[in-house]
Amino acid sequence: MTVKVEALPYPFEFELSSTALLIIDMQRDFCAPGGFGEKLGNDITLTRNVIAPLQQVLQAARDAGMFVIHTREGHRPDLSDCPPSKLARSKRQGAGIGDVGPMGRILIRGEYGHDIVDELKPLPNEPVVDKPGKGAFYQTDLDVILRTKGIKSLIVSGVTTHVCVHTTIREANDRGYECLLLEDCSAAFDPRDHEAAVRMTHQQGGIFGWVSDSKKLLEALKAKA
Ligand code: TIU
Repeated sequence: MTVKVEALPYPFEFELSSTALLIIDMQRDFCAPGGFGEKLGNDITLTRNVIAPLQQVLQAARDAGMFVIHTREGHRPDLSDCPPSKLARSKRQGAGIGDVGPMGRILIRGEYGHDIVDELKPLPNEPVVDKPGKGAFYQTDLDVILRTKGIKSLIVSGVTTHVCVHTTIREANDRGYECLLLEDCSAAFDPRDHEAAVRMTHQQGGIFGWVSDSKKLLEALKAKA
């Protein structure tokens, strides 16, 4: 079934059976008080605002039978998969990866803060990809999972727009996936970074992909139901 969503720079068309909803790093460390995001000195209001529209999109995707996949940024407890450069720079900003915070060790797999917020909890049939980097393809099995499922298009959401979301869109675009970024289901700590990342995605005829929002996607899915 083909779905057509109003988008920039022009409508985005996708087949339900070959499209996945990709939810990037909606972890407590980025969206809850005391996490990595807040410890870096950021206001987490904007990343929390994404939760409500994303819940609607997630429900609609599940109802439509779309493949859903979640990612989490984080590291092994012994930090053996954390490049020293990343570790050192996280400490300079006051949020050292592996430091103990109110939700456990920051960005460490298995800790409470590293996990996905309750509102967007993955279902057992929805893969969760743990990634050591910003991009979801780097040193993960995301690509083989998507190719095995026959996925060609990605509806991309999550946080933060200019860091993990944008890096992932760039990686996906180079691998031939068609990406639609949902503007209101993605956020940065600073709105200027979000706006720039959104503009960069759809500029130059869709150099990295398309941009739309939850309302337009829900309308398009409803029209097809
Ligand atoms: N998930 C993600 O974007 N990781 C970050 O570290 N983002 C920041 O904006 N720092």
